[in-house]
Amino acid sequence: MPRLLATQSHVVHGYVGNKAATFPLQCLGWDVDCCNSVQFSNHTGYGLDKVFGTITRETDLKELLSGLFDNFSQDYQALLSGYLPNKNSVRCMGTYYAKFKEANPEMIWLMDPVMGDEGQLYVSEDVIPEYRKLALSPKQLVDIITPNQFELEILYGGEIKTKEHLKKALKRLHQTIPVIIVTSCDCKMFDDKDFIYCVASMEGKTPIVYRVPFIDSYFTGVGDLFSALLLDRVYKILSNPTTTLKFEDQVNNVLNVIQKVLKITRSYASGKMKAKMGSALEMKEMELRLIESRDIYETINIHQTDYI
Ligand code: PXL
Repeated sequence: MPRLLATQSHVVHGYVGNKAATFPLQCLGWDVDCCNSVQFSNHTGYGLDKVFGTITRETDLKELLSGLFDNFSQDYQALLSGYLPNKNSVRCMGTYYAKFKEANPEMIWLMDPVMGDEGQLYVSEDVIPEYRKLALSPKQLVDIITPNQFELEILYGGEIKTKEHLKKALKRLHQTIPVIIVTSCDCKMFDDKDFIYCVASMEGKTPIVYRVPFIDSYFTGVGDLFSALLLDRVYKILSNPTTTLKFEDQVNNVLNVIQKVLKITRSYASGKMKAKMGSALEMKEMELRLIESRDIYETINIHQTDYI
């Protein structure tokens, strides 16, 4: 059974961060070890006055990660990192994950560089240089990265307004990272606002564009579910040189599973279909229905794809 170490949020109620990643990965046969970057009552979309709990202090995070490194440096096949609240936590995760990779270069690290969306940062600005250092490290630490367009612009250090800009940014990041999935690209670039555009790029291959039907509602934890499922699918390719699995199908498959989870989630929501951020009642209704989705984490279906 493959084993993975995941460092991201824990929420007591609901499904974001490690709570969104763990059960689907377990259903897919992973042994999941969770290191929690925060422990909150619920996600922040409920409204900041409705979030209780603590950020894991740097000394505590360091204690946990160094202890895990001492005891289990050869025991993980994969590393996952997601939401980390500040510069110190990003740096601490980065330091220990780099040590894990050095001790066992076969380990696959998926880094979701959670910083913000649509021009707005939702972590403190000082995390930016930390993520840039990890993403652009000449030691090639990260194997898979899952930025949205805004996060890609930050890592690349320039605006992305055209497909040409996008290709340049991908090329720059491929100098250090083999697999890049841009989870949502500006629809103006692809000319249709009824879809979300996801671009998947594997070093040395033509990037693939996926058109994913847009579901107009506010869900949280979708990115965390996406990175978990993607890590499982890409691990199956990268860890097996003789595999017949295709990268484009594996990403497609993950996008399909996510769509199904969102539809299942919405089918359980009573009342309003379109939840708004900051409304605790509506947020509660839209928590991902991960248990109800337990049978679909492995399904295969194909979205329309294109090349850029
Ligand atoms: O990636 C979603 C997420 C993770 N962690 C915390 C959050 C959210 C989304 O709101 O609040 C603490």
